[in-house]
Amino acid sequence: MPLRTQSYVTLDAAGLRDWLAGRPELAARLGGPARDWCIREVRDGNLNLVFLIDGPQGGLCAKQALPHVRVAPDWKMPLDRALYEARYMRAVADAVGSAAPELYAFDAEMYLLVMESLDGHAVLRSALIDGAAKPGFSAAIGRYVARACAATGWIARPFEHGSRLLEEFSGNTALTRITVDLILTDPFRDGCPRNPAPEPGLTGEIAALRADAALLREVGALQERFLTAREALLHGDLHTGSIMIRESDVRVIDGEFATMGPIGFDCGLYLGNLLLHACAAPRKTAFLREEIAAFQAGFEAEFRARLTEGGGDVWPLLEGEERRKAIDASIARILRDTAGFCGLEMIRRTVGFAQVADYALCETPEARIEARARALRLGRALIRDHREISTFEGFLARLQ
Ligand code: SR1
Ligand code: MG
Repeated sequence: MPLRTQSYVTLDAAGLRDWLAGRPELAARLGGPARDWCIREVRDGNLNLVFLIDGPQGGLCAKQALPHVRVAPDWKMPLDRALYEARYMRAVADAVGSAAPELYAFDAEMYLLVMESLDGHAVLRSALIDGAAKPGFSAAIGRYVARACAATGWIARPFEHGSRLLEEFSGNTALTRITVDLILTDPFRDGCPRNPAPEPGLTGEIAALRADAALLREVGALQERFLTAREALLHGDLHTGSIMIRESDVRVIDGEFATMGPIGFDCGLYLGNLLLHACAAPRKTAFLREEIAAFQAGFEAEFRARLTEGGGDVWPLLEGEERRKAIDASIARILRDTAGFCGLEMIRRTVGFAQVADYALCETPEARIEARARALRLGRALIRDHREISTFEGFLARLQ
């Protein structure tokens, strides 16, 4: 049943056609008369309505927030996540350039974004599952995170910029609440109704991780990092479903979870999803290790370059060797966080509310249980040891 407020109405194809027809600058991108536009709803993602529109001149993508979680209509959700996604796209657009789709319009009353269509692209998670992802895509994602985070952090920009971002994104509490619950807490709670019933062969592994007091202390440390370390503006949900690829063209989408937070959160979520894929398809482990290395190399090179340039109110007095040491320390801290959040993502995608399709690659139930158990063991080790993992070699060593 569509919801109607004073001006908001959830759109169907006909409603979207009328809405677009009333916006000449968008209609011109499609070309032709409105009746000739082909409008398809893409039933993907957990939260929103997404449409792809094709006209004689070109295509558009429209994304509208629903007043509930798309895949769980009883779970009510404020509409303003669309506003935060629009703000995120604008905040990082100059820094990331063509690594994100261009935002053409945002209607604050309809909670509707209209952006560049990526119709020829595939969702990275699906491309991985289908074996269609060409190697090397992770370097672009590493560069994306470095550019977005450097441009919204404190070292390369005056503090007034970061202060404004803190203000603009501090209200994104509904989606931050999802992260706090679904990633950082629920998977470790017995009897949490949002967690699906575990596969019988996994109950021992799950009970062990929930009873591991040392592990829960480290989860607590990561909760504190996530909520108190305001290092840069995060994408906030950088899994392989938030990335589109077409050959070597890589685009990051879906920044609605944006919040100021620890940079290792974005890195950890991405790497966690590569590792989940490796757990589900062990024969692809070497390829995925290469991708992990490519992500880290892309991230580090770009982050070093941005932080060496400087321009912010943190480290303006550090030059040469002193600046290099400060950058090294910053990268080491990001790696510690990366390891911890990577472990959390692996665990929540295996036992929590939002699981991943990658496990469908397992050919038998036994193989699937073994894959999930592998992800839980690796996730647990990464969380437990994250504070000791300050080099990339140390991170890779945990993946044996
Ligand atoms: C209720 S939303 C569940 C998950 O989908 C999103 O993509 C985020 O990953 C969130 O945790
Ligand atoms: Mg999403």
